[in-house]
Amino acid sequence: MEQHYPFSLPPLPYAYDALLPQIDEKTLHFHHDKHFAAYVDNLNKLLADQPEYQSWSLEQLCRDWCQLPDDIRQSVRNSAGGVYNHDLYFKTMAPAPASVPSGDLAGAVTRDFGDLQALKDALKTAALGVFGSGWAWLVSDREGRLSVQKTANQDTPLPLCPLLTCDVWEHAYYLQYQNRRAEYFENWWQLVDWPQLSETYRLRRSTLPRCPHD
Ligand code: MN3
Repeated sequence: MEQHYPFSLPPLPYAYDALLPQIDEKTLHFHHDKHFAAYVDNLNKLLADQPEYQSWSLEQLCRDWCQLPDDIRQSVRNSAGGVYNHDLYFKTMAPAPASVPSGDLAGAVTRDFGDLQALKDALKTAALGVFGSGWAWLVSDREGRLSVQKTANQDTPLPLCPLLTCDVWEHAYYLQYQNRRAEYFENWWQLVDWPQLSETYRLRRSTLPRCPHD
């Protein structure tokens, strides 16, 4: 994804039938090609006549939306968040078989949650606890400590570093699972691309400035 305006829709990183049976083709088609695409289009429209914000990165738009002018602040917050969140959501799934964290991330999961099952339980509680539309997250702080967060609407957990997110807007699962959000979560969990997340976590740790107490 480009770093700033104009943003474009990243292609789905796998075939539309690659996540079967956990997520079906129809859901992926509507979710990626319609919902995600609409957030990209709306964000570009909002910034089209705002040259002073066209150099802002997607992360900056999501993190510093409160600095934007009144007339576009909330719309940019929603649209930029929609782009950021969906980009991470689609990028961090991979066709089953299920994988597990490795390296530094495996150690951090053990340190901060006890084990992977405890992380899953915390994330599931967050996903089921989102009232209305929103997201459940696994995030890292600057020191690499992991936590689970939830956000409403298209808000992001930035400036915390998002590693993984589960979209619990109904459009993410309703076509296939109807109202069964818990069943959707269990199936989504099988698709988490832990090898990729482990590498993301390792790289981020190695590029962050060291803290005095490290
Ligand atoms: Mn969605």
